[in-house]
Parts: sequence; structure tokens; C-alpha cells
Amino acid sequence: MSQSDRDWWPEMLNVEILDENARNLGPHGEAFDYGDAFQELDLAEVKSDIEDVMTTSREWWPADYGHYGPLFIRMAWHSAGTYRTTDGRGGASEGAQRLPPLNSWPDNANLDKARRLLEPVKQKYGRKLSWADLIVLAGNVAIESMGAKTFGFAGGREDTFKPDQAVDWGPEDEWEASERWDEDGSLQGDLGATVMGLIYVNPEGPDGNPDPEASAENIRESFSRMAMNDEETAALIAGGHTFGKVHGAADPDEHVGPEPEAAPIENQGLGWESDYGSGKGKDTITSGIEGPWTSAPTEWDTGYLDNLLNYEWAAEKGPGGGWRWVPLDEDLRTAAPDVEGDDTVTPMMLTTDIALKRDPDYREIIERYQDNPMEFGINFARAWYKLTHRDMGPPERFLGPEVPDEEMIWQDPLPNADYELINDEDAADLKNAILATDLSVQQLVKTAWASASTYRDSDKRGGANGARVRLEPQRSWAVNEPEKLTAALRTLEEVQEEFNASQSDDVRVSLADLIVLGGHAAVEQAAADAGYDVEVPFEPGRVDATAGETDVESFEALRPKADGFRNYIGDDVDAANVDVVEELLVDKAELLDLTASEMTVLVGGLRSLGATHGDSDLGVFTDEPGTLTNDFFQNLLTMDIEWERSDEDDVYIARDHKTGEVEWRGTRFDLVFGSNSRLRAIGDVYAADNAEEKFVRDFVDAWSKVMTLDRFDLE
Ligand code: HEB
Repeated sequence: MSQSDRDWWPEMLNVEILDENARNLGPHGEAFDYGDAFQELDLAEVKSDIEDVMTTSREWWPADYGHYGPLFIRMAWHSAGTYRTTDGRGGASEGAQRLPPLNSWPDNANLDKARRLLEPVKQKYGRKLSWADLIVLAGNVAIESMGAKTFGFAGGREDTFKPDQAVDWGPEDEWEASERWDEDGSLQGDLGATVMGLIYVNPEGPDGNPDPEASAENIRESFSRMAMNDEETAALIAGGHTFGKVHGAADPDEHVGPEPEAAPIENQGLGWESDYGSGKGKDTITSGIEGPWTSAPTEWDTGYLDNLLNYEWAAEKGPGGGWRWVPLDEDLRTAAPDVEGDDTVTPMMLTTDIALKRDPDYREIIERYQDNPMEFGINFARAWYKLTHRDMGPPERFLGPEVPDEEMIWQDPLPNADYELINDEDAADLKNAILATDLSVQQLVKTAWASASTYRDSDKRGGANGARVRLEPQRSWAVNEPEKLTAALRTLEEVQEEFNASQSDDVRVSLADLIVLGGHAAVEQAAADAGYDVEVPFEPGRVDATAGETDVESFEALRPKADGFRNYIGDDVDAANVDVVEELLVDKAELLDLTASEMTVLVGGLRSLGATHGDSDLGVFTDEPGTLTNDFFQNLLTMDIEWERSDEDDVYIARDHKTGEVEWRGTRFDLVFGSNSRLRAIGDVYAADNAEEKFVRDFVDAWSKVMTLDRFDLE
């Protein structure tokens, strides 16, 4: 095997995660619009095709109880269950389960079969139906087919064709290891799952010990990372395990072959081949735990809740060697059918199921669900909808005939504009009015940046639309310098009020638009001061959300712990989990959907504008801050200076080679554009004497891209 650069220099900054933002890596081409293609589908027809697949057992992978529903639900849940609120990454929205590492995670064992069963449906509809949508839809059809209600289905998930290198799946180098806990018992960094290679938690209990109390804590920590509260968590687990069974006819270590990525070529991407018995049907080995939960594993009922709550259970090791819980009561021992329907078997519970009964808060909820099956059904349906749609972003992105009318608070809803939008002339007047206030170029740029840069492409949340920068929690974030921000917003509000009051017709400007317009005005002014006449494209239509439309707690996840673009590092940067702080800049750029070149030109431009946190001189390598020049690159890349680390944490100083005088101060966010070869190569282009105009134009393009990242209302 040949060595990659990263094999030679493992510490190298991973700029490559931005390359997915630069190129369309799939075969569909730039012009392809998946949303349009999806809208051509007859969803009812697709669903009936899935239903046929689901109830037609195939000899190569027979359906337990003649119905693939439970398997499909597990597939859909595992595709969505990787989502974490922390960075919005993971989740069902890209069909990432087809690709490594997820396709080969131990927890996803035999879900390769579930996807292959759906291959005919995929082939029939081709590019009109992404795998990402198909996987979630199959889960919905399964739930409906087995008698439960769903709350809705939205299409619009465009498949990825490359594993997302930006997701940190954890530090362990071994499957099912868990070395990701902080001393206070919380999960490190952005991680959502408690164990490497598992969707959430170890079913047998923490570290494989059948300890239901400790397991409940794990469940709560892990599900809350996916924005699920106790009610939702209990509904999901109880509802999910109302269906199907666990598979562990014999010991996986002795019988199961390699996962898909490690399997031989003739297996064609299938893994986990088992030599135990027939290797399928009743001999199947998946988790290594064995048994169904209920007497009717393909029917929606309260069988799971009844079994769990009405009987006593004891831990034992099953035939596959995994811990399971079996009923003490003789009656229940023969209460479940075997997968071929010609014998009886004993129902079981996982340690994570018993956890719901032992934890007092979960117990109260599941007892209520047992008494109120309607409530159970509704909560399951709503939580399932949230689980599988959580990372799709705002309502505009939800497509198809089964999208519910109700907008969810987790969709960060926006009001409709009930007024006329401003025209170009109004925009020009407003820009002049803003420039006539006492707000500086720096402050205008920082305010617009604070507003727009919360966007994250991972789950399409945040952004300038809604003007939530004026609401809690955003207006109090340290990164936004609350006092200065409040003052700037007050001034902009005055401009807004004056404008709106002066309109005789229905024309109004939203604060969200005005914040962006202020940034544009400042950038244009700064470019003019450098001798360039540019106009930043502006499209009105942003609206102002209310506090009632904003879930404060859930917005807290969008708080940047560091923002290299503003040269800001928060106190709570988890130094132990960051190899080098410049990773945080690249990570933020990745969430902003930027390429390496866009990140570079933006940092250089923002520094020359002086838009740093606290108006510090860090990284402002120019004698005329507030002017849009390429000075940042010229002064960083010149050989007339020499950098050294100062005594101050993470501050570096540049001295003139000849005089020894201190010329500049900067951070690692600045210096990385000189030290990293790829970034230096880009910076070099902008540092050229004859490249200033290109620099200005590219900055304007990248700036306006960031300002419109969340404009799903524009085509
Ligand atoms: Fe579940 C299955 C675990 C949650 C749904 N799971 C299962 C299994 C296990 C588990 C181990 C077995 C696998 C085999 O095959 O072997 N889960 C679990 C855990 C958790 C869960 C640990 C957390 C706590 N689930 C869940 C949810 C859901 C589910 C949430 C949905 C909603 N699962 C499910 C189903 C199944 C399972 C449906 C069955 C499948 C079949 O049958 O195939």
C-alpha cells in the first residue's frame, strides 16, 4: 500500500474536508436538481412498491415472520440516529449509510441486506428517489404496514457519493471501544454515541455490563445529543422495540465474517457472512443477542410495554454470548413465535429496555404510555418524524404530498412576510442611511457576520434569515460582543423604523435584511476606499422571527466555541479534544460550505476590514484597517519578517528582520495561511501586486455566498 501525505505527517491540518464543498463529486452533474426530480414521483406508487418488497420474503435473506418491516425500521433509525445537535453532522439526509465507515459499523450489521432488498425500487425510480429518501421512506412504510401511525414524510434528501470526512466519529481505534468520556461524565466534543461503531449506546449495558441504572444514564446523555427529551426517547425505544427481534443464534466471534469494507470482492459489498447453520433466517447472527420482544413482532400494540412492565426479568447470557433479560414467569417463556412461525420462543429484553423500567423518570412515562396507548402512538409518530427529519433544515426544504401542515419548533420556523419587499432603489437609500450613522465598517461587517455565520450546512440551521441574532441566546454570546452588538442593532432598528414609517404603501424592510444590507454597505465602502467600485448582490426577503419561534436551548448548539474568521477563541474550547486550534477554523469553514479558497479570501478580507473580536489588532496586518486590501497576504507571506511565539497564550509576533521591531501580532488562525502549504499556495495568489482586484472580487463573492447560505426561498 502506498503512503499518503497524512501517513507521513499525521499532524497535517485536514484542509481536504473542504474539497467536498468545492466539487460535485457525484455523477448527476451541476444542473441536476434533486428536489425537482423527487417532485415528479408518484409517492403512493413508490410506497406500494416498497410494501411489496417488504412482504415478499427472499430466499437469499428470508424475512423474519414473513415481513421485513422491523429490519427496515432499524435501517431507517440507524440512518437518522447518527445525527447530533452539537455540530449538526450525521443523520439521514445524505444516504451516508451506503458508505464507509457507517456501512461497516458493527451496529449496522446486516443492514446491507435491508438496502439490497430495496435495490429493485431504487432501480425503478433511479435519480428521482435518492437512497437517503428511500431509506427513511421504507421505515415509514414499515411502520404503517404493521399498524402504527406516522406523522408524515418529506423527501428532498440528496445523496452523497463520498463519505463525509468532516465528521468526527470518535477517538477509539477499535470497534465497540469507548474512550470518549470527560471527567464530569459527559461525552467529549461533538460526539453523539457512547461507543465507537454503535449508533447510541451499548444494548448490553455500559461496557457490556447488564447494569440498567447506568444504562439509563447513557441513554439520556446520548439521546439528548440528538435533541430528544425523556418523553421522546421513551416513545422511540418502546415504539421501535414493539417490532422485530434481536439476532444472536450463536457467537458472532466464531461464525461471522468481515464487515462490507473488509469483505472479498466477490461478496459485492455485502458483509457479515455467517457460517452458522444456514447463516440466515433462524440462524441469523447480528448483534449476538437473541430473541423477540413481544408475541406479535410485526404488529403495533402495547406488547412491549406490557411485557416490560407486567413481568420480572433476569439477566442471562444467550446463545450468542450476549447479555439479555428473560422473564421469570413460566407463562411468558413460550409466548413468542419463532421467525418461521412454527415454534415458540421466549421473549427477551435488552439491558437498555430494562433501563426504561428502572429509571424512575422513564418508568413514569412508559407506565403512562401503557395506560394511554393513543398517547403512546402519537408520541412515537411525532418523535419518529423528528428523528428522521431533524437534519433537513427549514420547512421549504420538505417536499412531497405527505409533509404535515404543522411546522415544528425544531424546524426553526420563520413568519411569512405580510408586506411588500424593498426594491433596488430602496436598498441603495437604506445603504446610504446606514453609512450615515455612526456605525463603523468594522461593526457593520461584524454584525452581518454574526448574523449569517451561525449557518451550518450539516443540518441547514442558523443563518441571517430570521434576525435571530437579536434574540436569546445569540445576542448574549461572547463571540458576538453583546454590548457592541446591541448598540449596533439599536442603530439599525432606528434606520428600519424611520424607513418603514416613511413608506406610504406596504413596503417594509426587515431587520434581517437590514443587517445584511449593512454588511454589504460596509464592504462596498471598504472596496471603494481601496479604489474598487463593486456592488454586492442583494436579494431582499429575509424575515424577522420572534422569540416564540425560537427554541433557545436548541439554538445554543449553534454557538461557535471559536470563530477563526473573527479571530475568536472561547474560554470553553475543549483544548484536550483539539489537536491544533486552526482545525476549528477549517471546521467552521466546512460547516459554512466554503472551499479552501473561499475560506482564505474571507479571512484575509475580514482582517483587512479589521473585523476582529474585540477589535483587537490580532491578524490585522495592515496600516489602513477598514479598507479592502490584500495587505493581510502581502504582509504575512513576505520574507521581511520573522514570526515567534509570544509569552501570551496562542499569540504570535512578527518582527522586522533588520530592525527587530515588532510589526504585527497574530494567532494560529492567521499564521496557518503561511505555514500550511495548501493555504499558502492560495494566499500567494492573493498576495500578488497585480491581484488586488481579483482579491476584492473574490472576497465579495465569498461574502455574498455566506450572506445567502440560508436562502432556501431563492432559486
Ligand atoms: Fe433497537 C433491533 C438496540 C433503540 C428499532 N435494537 C435492535 C437490536 C439491538 C437494538 C441490539 C438487535 C439487532 C439485531 O438484529 O440483532 N435499539 C437498541 C438500542 C437502542 C435502540 C441499544 C437505544 C437504547 N431501536 C431503537 C430505536 C428504534 C429501534 C429508537 C426505533 C424507533 N431496533 C429497532 C427495531 C429492531 C431493533 C425495529 C428490530 C430489527 C429486526 O427485527 O430485524
